[in-house]
Amino acid sequence: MVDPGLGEFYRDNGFVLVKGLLGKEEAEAYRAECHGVLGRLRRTDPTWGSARELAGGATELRHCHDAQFYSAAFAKLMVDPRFTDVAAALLGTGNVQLHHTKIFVKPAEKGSPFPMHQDAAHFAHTSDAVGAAIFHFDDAPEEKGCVRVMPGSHKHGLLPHIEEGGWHLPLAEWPLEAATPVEAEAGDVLFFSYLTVHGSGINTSDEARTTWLVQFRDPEALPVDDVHRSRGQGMMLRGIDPTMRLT
Ligand SMILES: O=C(O)CCC(=O)C(=O)O
Repeated sequence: MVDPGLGEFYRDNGFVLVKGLLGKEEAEAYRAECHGVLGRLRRTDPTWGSARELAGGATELRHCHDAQFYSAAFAKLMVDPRFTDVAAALLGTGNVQLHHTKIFVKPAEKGSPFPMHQDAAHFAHTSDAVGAAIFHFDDAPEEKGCVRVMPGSHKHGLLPHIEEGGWHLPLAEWPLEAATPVEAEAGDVLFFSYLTVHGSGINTSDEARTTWLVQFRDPEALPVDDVHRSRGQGMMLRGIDPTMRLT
């Protein structure tokens, strides 16, 4: 049974941090799994063009989309009821469908920031029953570039974004510093709506920040445009897909 207080907080604020969803040893094992996947992957840096402007210079980010295709550990975690039950409660439906996943590692001392944005600007849907869960596999204090959110911003709908440099909100109007830092510990999972304005700072610490993001939706929330496809998109993580659509 998911604490009803989580749903209430999420509905009011557009995000909720679930403490200790994973145990410390599990988080440590997933941390190693992430670094293992990235070690086997040919390196590409997904840092947004606008992040360079924000950081005032070059920073680095390592990532892997759809990690469940490279390590079964992630396939297992994606359907873990500790995660899917919370996702279902926050969506307000029994059904949770996969949109995509991504590992992000912000390297020590120079880990790239993310300018403020709404995920809805990247893949709009017909309803707002779309969310993300960021699994923290090591501690993410502010100096490691933890995620920052604008509480309540999910209530204002989709805001106009700038396409150049990665679909972000205007940097001067939406400074990272104005957002609330959500410091997390290894094992904590941050859930937020795809309408919640969020971003994250530079990792200036001496340790990498290691996370795995699962973007999920109610299967009845349909993509407005065919702008984002990922391997495994549409897989059911909990419940059923009542629409029975093929893509
Ligand atoms: O992991 C982070 O710091 C933020 C990631 C993010 O905002 C995104 O992928 O949309």
